Amino acid sequence: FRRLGLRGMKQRLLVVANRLPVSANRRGEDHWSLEISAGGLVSALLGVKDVDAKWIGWAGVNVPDEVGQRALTKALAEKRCIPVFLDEEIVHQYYNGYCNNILWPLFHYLGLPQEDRLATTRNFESQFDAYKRANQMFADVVYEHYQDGDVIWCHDYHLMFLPKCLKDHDINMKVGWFLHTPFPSSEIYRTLPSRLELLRSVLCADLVGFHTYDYARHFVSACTRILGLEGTPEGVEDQGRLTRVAAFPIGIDSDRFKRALELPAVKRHVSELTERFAGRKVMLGVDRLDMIKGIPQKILAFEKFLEENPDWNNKVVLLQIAVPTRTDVPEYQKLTSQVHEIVGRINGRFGTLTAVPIHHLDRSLDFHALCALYAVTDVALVTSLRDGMNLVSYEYVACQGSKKGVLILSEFAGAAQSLGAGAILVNPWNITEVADSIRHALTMPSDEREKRHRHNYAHVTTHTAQDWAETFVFELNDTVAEALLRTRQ
Ligand code: ADQ
Repeated sequence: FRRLGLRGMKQRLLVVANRLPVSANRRGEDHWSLEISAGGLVSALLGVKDVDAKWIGWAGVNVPDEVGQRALTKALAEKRCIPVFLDEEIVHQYYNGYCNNILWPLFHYLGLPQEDRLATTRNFESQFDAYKRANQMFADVVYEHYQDGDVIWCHDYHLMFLPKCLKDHDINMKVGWFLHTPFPSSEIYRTLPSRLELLRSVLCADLVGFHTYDYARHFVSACTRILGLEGTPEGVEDQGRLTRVAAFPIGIDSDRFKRALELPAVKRHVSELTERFAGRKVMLGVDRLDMIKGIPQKILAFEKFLEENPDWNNKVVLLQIAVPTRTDVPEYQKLTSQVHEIVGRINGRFGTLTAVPIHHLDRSLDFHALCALYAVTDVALVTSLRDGMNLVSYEYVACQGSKKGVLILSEFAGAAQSLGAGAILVNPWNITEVADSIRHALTMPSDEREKRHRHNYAHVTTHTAQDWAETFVFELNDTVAEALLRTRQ
């Protein structure tokens, strides 16, 4: 945008994501209370210079009546948010079905649950149909608010059909699409029945972004193998038209974490926790309770560590904070009981009358409590089986400025490519290796801890969420400008 000499003017940006960054609660027929979730994406976009951003997405609630819809639209407008209204049936088929039951496990190499596999195959057509209809509903809202020159940034696997809907409407729209999950190897991706349509739609975007170079490479090879298109160093070419494909690793708003550590409320939490766990080393896990996060494997590795290192019994504690998600899905309910059962068994086996080795909480923590936990713990365990990036690892590093704790990180998280030199990398499926890494982390000499931490801290504080968003928007404008020049030559 700056290269186009338009610095000083505000670039209008429409950010389209499945969920708006708000939680909406109805307080009366025409009254809503809204709470903005101050996540990474929100602060990333607030921090982008020269950009005037608006969000388009589903508010996460069913609002069947017009009075409610009008009131919610008005309340959201004050937060620069525009709602897409989805009814229960479409949410069931598009969101719970196609997105969460098919694309999510497939993109994380988990396949589908065995007993559901046939049912999923049978329902596939109707779920994909609902997915396309839902994407069209997002597109309709974009058209209503679009002005010439706007940049449209589509997010994630929920909206892979959106670039096509948008370009079919107006070929001149500047469209970018970014995937927050891994893009799997083409061997996995090609099992998806709707593989052709989704790839063709994503290729309608001008710029396609992934967290890592590997995901970008998998995407390009899927286009080559499935569509027979040529991959170039710049992206994918189809009949003279280039879709740029590149890696844009996300970051966090590290200053927000550093500032939080200075707040009296956070300092209070820190001293309470320090006192509570005095004399013991503390390890931390913070995850959404999802199969991709490898929580049962992590806890089993901790059990193995306790088994093999009896001298550490009662001297180390694991705090596992697991916020429940998709609680109405049977697979997730099963995962919760599985985790509870393993934790109960280990606490029964290694606990005493006054202390247990694992504190497991099934809930979300507020930002201040989370920062305090990140700051006081000696080791963080991030053992995702697959993870697009994993921001918890970044947040932990950002809060460890003084303690310089050790990060144990799965090699299957995108973050392994940026924090790999400072973290202890593990294969989360190998619980012996993870147990050994726990011992290594707990006994690591302070000069090695400092060196590892310095590397990661420098990365986390210089590759921020704001840089990520700014680079993506800049590259999108640049890509469109270059394509325009090419067609004029
Ligand atoms: P997620 O799968 O949600 O994101 P992650 O990147 O770790 O995973 O982000 C989770 C966020 O939720 C963090 O900001 C964390 O602080 C917060 N969180 C998790 N558990 C919590 C708890 N118990 N209490 C409070 N807060 C909690 C998806 C992809 C990732 C990718 C991101 C961003 O799956 O791979 O890194 O998008 O692109």
